[in-house]
Amino acid sequence: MQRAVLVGANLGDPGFEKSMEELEGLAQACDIEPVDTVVQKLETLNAGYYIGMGKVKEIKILVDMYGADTVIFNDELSPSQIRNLEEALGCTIMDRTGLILEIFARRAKTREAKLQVETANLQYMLPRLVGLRKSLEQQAGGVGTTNRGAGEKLLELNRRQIQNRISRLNAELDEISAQRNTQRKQRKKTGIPIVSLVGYTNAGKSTIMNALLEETNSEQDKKVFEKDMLFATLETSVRRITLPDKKAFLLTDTVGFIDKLPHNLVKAFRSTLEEACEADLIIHVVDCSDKDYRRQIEVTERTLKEIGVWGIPIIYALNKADKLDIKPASERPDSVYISAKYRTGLDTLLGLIKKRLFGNYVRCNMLIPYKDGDVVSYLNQNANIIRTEYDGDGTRLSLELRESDFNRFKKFVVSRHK
Ligand SMILES: Nc1nc2c(ncn2[C@@H]2O[C@H](COP(=O)(O)OP(=O)(O)OP(=O)(O)O)[C@@H](O)[C@H]2O)c(=O)[nH]1
Ligand SMILES: [Mg+2]
Repeated sequence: MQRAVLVGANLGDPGFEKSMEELEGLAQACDIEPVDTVVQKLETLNAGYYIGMGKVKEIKILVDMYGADTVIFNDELSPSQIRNLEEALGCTIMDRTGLILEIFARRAKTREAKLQVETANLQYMLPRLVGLRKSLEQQAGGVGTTNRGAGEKLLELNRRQIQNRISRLNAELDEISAQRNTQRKQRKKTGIPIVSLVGYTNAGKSTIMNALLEETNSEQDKKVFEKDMLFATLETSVRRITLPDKKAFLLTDTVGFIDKLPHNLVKAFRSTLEEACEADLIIHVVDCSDKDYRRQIEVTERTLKEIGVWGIPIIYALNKADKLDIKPASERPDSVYISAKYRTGLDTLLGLIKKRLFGNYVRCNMLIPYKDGDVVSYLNQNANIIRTEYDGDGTRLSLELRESDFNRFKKFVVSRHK
């Protein structure tokens, strides 16, 4: 296992300590063991070494003492800082961005995720190739990480070739994105509303997806992966949730957000993240037991804005409520305390979803001639049938259905409830 010393420069940002804890979580998610943490309070960053030269020497002692092979900085370093630090410390230097890219590289499973990660990686590596070339020469046969492996391959290419590769990857991604768009349009056409789970990484989005599948007895065999780990989910999954009264919606689970999510990744993952832009309703999942949850809400809202989510109604699912002794009254109207793990509050959450999605349901009575039996079976599948009677003229239904279906079958309507 790789062993790493973590380094942060405290410039007085109130979220600093939390982001150092997060860096530890990121290292672990990457199978790197953090052996020690070094923090320096600074007014301004050092252009050459990021931190002060005295601190660099201190870190060198720690690296030797622990036999660490990596030093991880809680920020994005410039190419020349990486080069200088590698020279001074004689080991692998990673920054926060590189670490996040490394996690994504290890987790990516689908073709799309892999292409997205490779694109982001190449864009990140391109300006850093000089330093990389040098450091690889220094430590031939050194500790390989996925990124470093990719780096070695890159060294055989020149700048122009890398840029060409980025263009080719982007073209392939555009193609996949177009397919995704078509799928999305088809989904839209069915008229089934789409609900997207979004939120900070590890907030419990995937656990909520599974809990709602269980609660409503929908697609039980299609549970998604949930784990106490940053970026457990990288892919988008869509599941159909059918409520007892036959109303249905599609629920999507996707990649989580984090503070300082590398810009290249946001760009590369845009099409995955765009699922959220098309939703009829967003469930913003918050880990309310985390003392830092306000900042996480801000980060999530900022990221949503960045990917162009605008004007979609939001419900706040304040998750992990089981870990709270007192639940403060929420400042937000559309919010609900839940515990996805212990399955509490899910009823209320479903109630809020229903109110938002199906507020425009219509109650009416219909008379459907026997020759139009297919309409009856469609409605049995897609509407909430309250009463069915058969008489000489056809099937008489008293039912509740989507406005779009009401308009579609208007000719069968006998009366509409106000
Ligand atoms: N105590 C408690 N733990 C929970 C609750 N919901 C989820 N968890 C735990 O939190 C961890 C993360 O859950 P996930 O559902 O994987 O979180 P996620 O938001 O999908 O995370 P990423 O996919 O990594 O962005 C898991 O260990 C869950 O068991 C809850 O209500 N209470
Ligand atoms: Mg997940």
